[in-house]
This record gives sequence, structure tokens and C-alpha cells, in this order.
Amino acid sequence: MFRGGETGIINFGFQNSEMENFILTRDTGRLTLEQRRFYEMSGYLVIPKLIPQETLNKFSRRFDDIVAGKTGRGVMTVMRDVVDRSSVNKLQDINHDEVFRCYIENKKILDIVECFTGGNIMAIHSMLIAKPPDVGANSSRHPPHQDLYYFPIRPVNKIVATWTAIEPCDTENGCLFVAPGSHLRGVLYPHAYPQDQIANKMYFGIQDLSEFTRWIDLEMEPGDTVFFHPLLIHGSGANKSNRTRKAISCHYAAAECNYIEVNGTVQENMAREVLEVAARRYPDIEIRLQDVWRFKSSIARGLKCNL
Ligand SMILES: O=C(O)CCC(=O)C(=O)O
Repeated sequence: MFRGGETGIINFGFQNSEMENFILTRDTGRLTLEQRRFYEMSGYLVIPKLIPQETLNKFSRRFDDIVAGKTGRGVMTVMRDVVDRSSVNKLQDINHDEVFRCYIENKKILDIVECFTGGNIMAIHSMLIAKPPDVGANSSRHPPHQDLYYFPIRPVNKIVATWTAIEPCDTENGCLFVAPGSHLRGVLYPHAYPQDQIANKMYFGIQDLSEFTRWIDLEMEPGDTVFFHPLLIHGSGANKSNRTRKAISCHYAAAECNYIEVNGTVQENMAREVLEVAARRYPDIEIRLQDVWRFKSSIARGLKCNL
């Protein structure tokens, strides 16, 4: 791994010629050769109709019950829109909840995740994202970013995201969009809050996107699931409809991964903000970044190891 000098940009040094060696996926019999090739080159893979409607309805009801205060939130974090404070846009760290665990530990999901991580799988970050209709300030937009920015965990290729549409997701209500192949640069770019418009807490974005000219909207039906690489640049548009755009998502990492030190890298600002939140919530305890991640994570399959 090369650590960039002044900018602190981290370059993981992928080589295009290595791609035919399938460096991101393993043959477990769950993905076809073509699907594996697509993921390696594009950085994402959509599997249609992976989760049944009945299961999705349970997740949707659970979200509504928690927001309405009918069900306790436990250790979950309830995130609100920065402009419309009455609007809950996200529940975070849902992996300890008995209903949401049916997603995190879902066999069909994990069978595919295993192709990227191997058999010992930790759920490191989980969310239900509701993206309610925008109140007019575009605050429901999620600026283009790379999820690795948030994770003090490596190696990068042993981490994968899953994101399942609970409701129809289209360009009107702010579906995901991706810059295909952007993970191949092997670079974790500097992130910051957008300068030109208001953004929700922790919605950091990449400031200079001039290298990226090709974007694909991932319009998805309920149950469709996208798996994507943590260096893939992606985001989502503002919800300009009067519908919500619920999706459930989890990041998984091989249990053999390790925590890394992020001081002096592009992840430093993120770490500072995360630790400030933790210190406000638990003022009497000294908390390190990896403590936060240990607390958030849970074993999804196989054996617990380093994380
Ligand atoms: O669901 C969305 O709108 C975007 C989610 C996302 O990219 C994230 O939380 O990192």
C-alpha cells in the first residue's frame, strides 16, 4: 500500500492486468464467472429479487414502529434530517435488533458476501435508510463518496457493502448512483462536507470529481440487492417525490481484517468527528476509534477473529 505524501491520499495500487486473476472475488459456486467478472471490473453487482416482499415489509414496519416510539430503539442511532428535524432519515447500527438481524444474518445475502470476504464474516456497519421527501434544500441528497472513508479496517478487498431496496428506488425518489470502475483506481480520496449546499451529519463527499465522467443510476425494485466495493464512488439524489425511499444496508468485512491507525491519512477528519460524538455520549470513558467499531460490529457467520 502506498501512502500519498502531502495529500495523504491512499493508493492501494491495483493493476488492471491483475483483473483476470479475480483479486476481489472467490469461487464459492454462488456467483457465475460473468457476475464475478462484472464485479471485478465495475465494483458493484445487482442481484434482482434477492429478498422477498414479506420480509421487506417486516423491516419497513419495524422502522415505522421505532420512529413512532412504539418499539424501543435499543443501541440504534436515530438520525434526523438536518433541515427538517421532525424527519427521521436513517436508523444506524441495526444489527443487534431482533427483526433487522433477519437481514444482517440472511443466508442468501451471506452466501454471496462470502464470495468477497471468505467464510468468517463480521457485520461492521448497518443501516435502514428511509430518505423521506426532501423539504426543498436538497439535504436528502447523499454526495458522491467512498464508504472506505469511514472504516479504519483493512484489507480493503475483504470488505463489501450490501444495499437492498425495500421500496421502488428511482431517479425521482433518489436512487443510488455509481461511478462504475472507480474502485479500480485504488485510491481513497479526501472527503469533506459539501461547500455548496447543506448536508446531513456524516454525509461527507469527494470534493473533486472531475476525473469521473460516467455515472449510472441504479433504479431498483423491492428486494433487488446491490453488492459493492468500499472504494466504489457512489451517492444518491435528493428525494423529489412524495414517497419515502426505504433501503436496508450492511457492510461486511472478513473477521480476519485488522484495525488500522488513521492519523495522518485522509480519514483523520472522519475519525475526529466520530470520536467527538462518542465522547459526548460517553463522557466518562476514554474511547478509541477501534472501540467504536468493536461496539458496532457483530459476527454474522463463522468465527470471530481480529475485528
Ligand atoms: O441510501 C443512500 O441514499 C446512500 C447510502 C450510502 O451511500 C451510505 O450511507 O454510505
